[in-house]
Amino acid sequence: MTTQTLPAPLPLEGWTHIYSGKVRDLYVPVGETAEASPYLLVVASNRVSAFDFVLEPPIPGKGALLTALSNWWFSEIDMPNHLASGEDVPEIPAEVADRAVVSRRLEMYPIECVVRGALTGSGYKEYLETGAVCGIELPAGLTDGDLLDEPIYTPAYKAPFGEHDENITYERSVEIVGEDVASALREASLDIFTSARELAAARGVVLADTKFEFGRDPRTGELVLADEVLTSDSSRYWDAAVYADASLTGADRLSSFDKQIVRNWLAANWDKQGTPPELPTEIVSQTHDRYRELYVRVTENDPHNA
Ligand code: Q0T
Repeated sequence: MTTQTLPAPLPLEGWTHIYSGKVRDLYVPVGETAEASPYLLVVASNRVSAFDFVLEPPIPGKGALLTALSNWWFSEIDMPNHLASGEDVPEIPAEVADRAVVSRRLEMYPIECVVRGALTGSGYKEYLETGAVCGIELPAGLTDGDLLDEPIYTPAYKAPFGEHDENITYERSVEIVGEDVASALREASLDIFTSARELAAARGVVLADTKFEFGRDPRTGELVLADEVLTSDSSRYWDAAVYADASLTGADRLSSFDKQIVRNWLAANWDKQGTPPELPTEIVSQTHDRYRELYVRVTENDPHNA
C-alpha cells in the first residue's frame, strides 16, 4: 500500500488536532481527549481525493461548499443529527467558520450505510462479476448508470485504519452491530435517501447513490446521523437533463456533480503507478464550478463567496 503525507494540520486556538482523514480534519477542545470529549470540531478541507490519493492542488471553495450543502441537508432531514447546539457548545474558530461544524461526539458504528438508486461504480463492478450487490440479486442486463426499480441498501464494513472498506451483506452487518441497530441503520438510510432523491429530482438532479454514517449518543443512547451528508464526496449526483438525453449512452449520461471530472482526467492522464500528476488549472476550476452549481441547484441558496 502507498501512504501519503497529508499537510500539517492548521493550528486552531482552543482546539487540539486529533485525526486527519483524506479530506477532513478532527479536533477536540484543548484539555479534552478523543475518547471522552463531548464535542468534536470537524473541518472540511479543500483537498480532493480520487483512486485513494489526495491530489494537488486543492479545490478553492470546496470545503465551504460541501459544508454548506451538508448543513442544508441536515436541516431538511427528519432525524436527529450530530450538529451541536446550545449554551455550552464551543465556538468555531473564525479561520474555518465557513467549512467546519461542531458535532456531538458519538460512538460511531463501523458500517458505511450505502444506498444505491442507480447501478454504477463498485456496485456495478460487483454486479458484473456476480449478478448481485452485497447479496442483493439484480435483474440481468443492467448497464452502467441504470436506475434501479427500488433503492437498495448495500452496507460496507469500515475497515481499521489503512485497510480498504469491504462490501458486506445485510446479514453480516447484523453480526457486527446486532439485529436492532442493523435494522435501524438500514431503515433510516433508505428513508433519508428516498426523501432526498425526490427533492433532488424536483431540482433537476439525479441522486444516484450515497453513503451515510451513524453513531450512538453515549449520553442518551439515541441513533444519530453523523459525518457529512449528501455531499459530492459522499454521493454521486448527475444532471437530470443530461442523464435523460436519449442521444447519450454509457458513461456520457453520467455528467456528474461529484468528483467524476477529477477521476476521468486522472484515468486518462495517469497509469496509476507512483504519485499522481498535478491537476491542471482547468480541471480545478471546472470541479469548483460543478460543486458550486450543485449547491445552488439543490438548495436554491446563494453560495456567497464560495
Ligand atoms: C466522529 C465521533 O472521516 C471521518 O472524520 C474525518 C476526519 C469520520 N469520522 C467521524 C467521526 C463523528 C463525526 N462526524 C462524531 N460526531 N463523533 N466520531 C470520527 N471519524
